[in-house]
Amino acid sequence: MEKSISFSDAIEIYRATKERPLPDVSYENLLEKYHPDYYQDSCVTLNVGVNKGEICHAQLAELLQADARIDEADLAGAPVVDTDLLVIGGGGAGCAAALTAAESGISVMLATKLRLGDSNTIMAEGGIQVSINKNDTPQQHFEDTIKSGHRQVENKLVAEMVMSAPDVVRWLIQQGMQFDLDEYGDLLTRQAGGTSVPRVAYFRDYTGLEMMRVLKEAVRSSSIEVLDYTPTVELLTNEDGHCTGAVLSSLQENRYKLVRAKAVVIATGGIGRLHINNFPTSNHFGATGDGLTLAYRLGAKLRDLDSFQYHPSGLAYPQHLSGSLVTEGVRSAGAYLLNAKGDRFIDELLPRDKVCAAIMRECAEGRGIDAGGGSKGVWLDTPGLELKSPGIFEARFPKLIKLGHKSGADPRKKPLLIYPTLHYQNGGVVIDEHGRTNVKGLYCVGEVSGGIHGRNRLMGNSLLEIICFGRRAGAHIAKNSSRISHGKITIEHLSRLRRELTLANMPMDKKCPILFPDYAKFETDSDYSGLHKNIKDLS
Ligand code: MEZ
Repeated sequence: MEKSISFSDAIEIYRATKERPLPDVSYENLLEKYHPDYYQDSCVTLNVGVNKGEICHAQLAELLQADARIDEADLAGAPVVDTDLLVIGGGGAGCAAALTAAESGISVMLATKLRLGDSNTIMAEGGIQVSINKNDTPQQHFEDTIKSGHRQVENKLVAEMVMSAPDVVRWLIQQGMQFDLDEYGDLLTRQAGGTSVPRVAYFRDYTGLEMMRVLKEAVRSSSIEVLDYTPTVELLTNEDGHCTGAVLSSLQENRYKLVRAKAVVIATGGIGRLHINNFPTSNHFGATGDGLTLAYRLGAKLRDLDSFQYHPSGLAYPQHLSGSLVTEGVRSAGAYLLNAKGDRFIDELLPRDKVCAAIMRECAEGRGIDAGGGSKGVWLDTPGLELKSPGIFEARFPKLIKLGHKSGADPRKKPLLIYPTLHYQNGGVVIDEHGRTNVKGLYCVGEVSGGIHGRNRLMGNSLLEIICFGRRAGAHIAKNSSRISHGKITIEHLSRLRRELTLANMPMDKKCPILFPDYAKFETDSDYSGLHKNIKDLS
């Protein structure tokens, strides 16, 4: 195995050029040999729960098969409040569900671990898929999605998503969201890797942030009661195992609060902060897979627990910014990927899993660039793109220029060293077209759910999916709310969990949901018993 080429030697070899042909490249066993989903020994078989006997990434299995953070004694004296709908998670999916339900007149409470809007929604830069161009159809959008997902998708969900896209974008515009437009006022689109036509509508490289801006404003000016800094530590059930609410932990009041609800929507997002397979991540600080653990304990079926998306262009240098996202929009605009020898090695607009595997192959076979401190990568030829399309960074990628400032280099003048970053959880909780799980009263929407993207997601389908299914869940709950009464609230499911863990000889030392990454530091640890309990157990 060759060693990598040093950063200084590689930058000597690098030349920005407008056009560079793609040499013949081999795709044989590319995924099987290099994609992290295929790493030997990274998965285990689950020993407890409804997915018992199925494979799961070992780091996720540790969460799903962990003990709960609380027991009956913790809840003594905790206040109980009632609402029609409790939404857990303050990103795009949670806000869309909450807004739609509240507009129909039911009472809605939204609890979020950090602040409203702290989510992976704001991390999605490149845009939202919507088939509006003349050369495009929802059918083509459907085909692209299932092909990219290796056909391991739930067709009905994908059909629902692609058909809803124009309406989703219209709704977002009505909320005040801005998009980049052409001279006739039509939405501009860029092409996602793995798709047949340009279909991704965008607002510069701030699309998710802009989406979240308007959703936050809408939520704050609605009747929705928002509880910031209030992670959910457990769900509540009645005697039939239906979900009837949740146990919230107020970080500001240092106490538990029980919420009795007719329906609960989990919209807690992804799992990047677990750093699956030791990868850096593009995810926000709270992406610790809480929703998966909570839903699984109640008996919700999960799927594709061994499949994750590694976004090809995470920043690899400087080290303190490692994993930060450089939007796929840059490759879509024509930027090449170059190895240390200055050669292209893959069609930059193939699906993400293939591009990621190709980058890892360059690095494994000695054509990567060594940035020191154990990090390697390949060039994203941003100066070449600026040469081809002068002014494009200022007009389309202002966030990237900012990231360049933080990293001490202007991307218009110096290529960026990039390497795959853990970006998305492909699988999740099995849902139907209303976001319902197999547990009565429990809905899941957004990244926590599975089946829409199969084993590989397309750029822009996430921002679409969160609004599509968030709204569908909110509408379904509102429609049925008057027929449902508040149920008994218990944590009896935890006795079943503990019995199962004991019978399966599983360790009981880890407490989940973990809520924060294990490197999180809190000045108020000693004041906050729920969190303190977990940190003590980890040390
Ligand atoms: O959907 C995404 O993951 C997205 C928009 C990311 C990006 O590269 O910008």
